[in-house]
Amino acid sequence: MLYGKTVLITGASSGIGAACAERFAEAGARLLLLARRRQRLEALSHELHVRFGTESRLLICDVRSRAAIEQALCELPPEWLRIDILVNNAGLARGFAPLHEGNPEDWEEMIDTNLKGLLFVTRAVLPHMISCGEGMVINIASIAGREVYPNGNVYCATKHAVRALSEALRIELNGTNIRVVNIDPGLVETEFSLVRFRGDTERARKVYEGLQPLTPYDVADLVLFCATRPPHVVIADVLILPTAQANTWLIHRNPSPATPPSVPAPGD
Ligand code: NDP
Ligand code: 8X3
Repeated sequence: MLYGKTVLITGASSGIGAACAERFAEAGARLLLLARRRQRLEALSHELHVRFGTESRLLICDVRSRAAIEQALCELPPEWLRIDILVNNAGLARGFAPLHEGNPEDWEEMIDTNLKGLLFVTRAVLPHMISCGEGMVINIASIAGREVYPNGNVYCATKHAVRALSEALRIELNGTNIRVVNIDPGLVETEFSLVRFRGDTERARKVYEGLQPLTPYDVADLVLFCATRPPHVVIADVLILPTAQANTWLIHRNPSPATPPSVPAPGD
């Protein structure tokens, strides 16, 4: 389906990005896998090679560094620079506090990663696509780019900005044959909440408690569907939610099973 196509996926070491890598590998694409965690990417690349014969190159870099991105792309053999599909997925949330109690360092990390990182990668890749006369940019934004929820202030702002950039690109690239896709997932169970709550597993678990969240593969299937439409079709803007989620605040959760009353053990 995608044989001979080159796909660059940012944030490929975990969650949605890793699932996208798997789906694109299965579809025959060759992959540029970008993230900071080398070991994760090496393991993924090896697994995809064994399972699907996938050819991949690793871009071990931080999207917050424009120089690092340019350097990583510069080091690629020229044939790898003909990138057909860019999946801008790297991103994170940090913290969950009202703005007046927020940590400015968390804000900077979110803005630098979700917004500036996406800009830097897109800026580096797009000129090659334009010179080839075709390509696709798939931005993984969020339902948080359509709505704002309490304590989500800066994360929501970054995702609103991604939505704005998807629209801007679609306008500016009109007539170039480059398609721009904006995908807004709701709750997806990945390392996202663990990162947001800095390793607090109990708090992260509660985000998905009592509902069946999306899996990263649910999103990856949608990404692949968008990527495999015929050249005259663009799936411009999609919201994908778990069935139990109506919006950012209306989420149907099943009550957790009652804790059984403790019965004294015989002999106690
Ligand atoms: P994960 O935490 O599982 O994955 C995040 C990925 O982003 C990792 O591969 C991580 O790699 C990468 N990343 C983070 N910071 C950087 C950086 N500075 N430079 C390079 N790579 C970076 O979360 P998800 O898979 O859930 O998140 C993927 C995207 O989906 C994000 O943009 C998120 O905002 C969005 N999203 C997630 C939802 C959810 O409920 N999970 C819902 C809606 C949108 P590494 O640490 O190795 O660099
Ligand atoms: C992640 C989904 O609702 O936690 O973008 O912001 S949410």
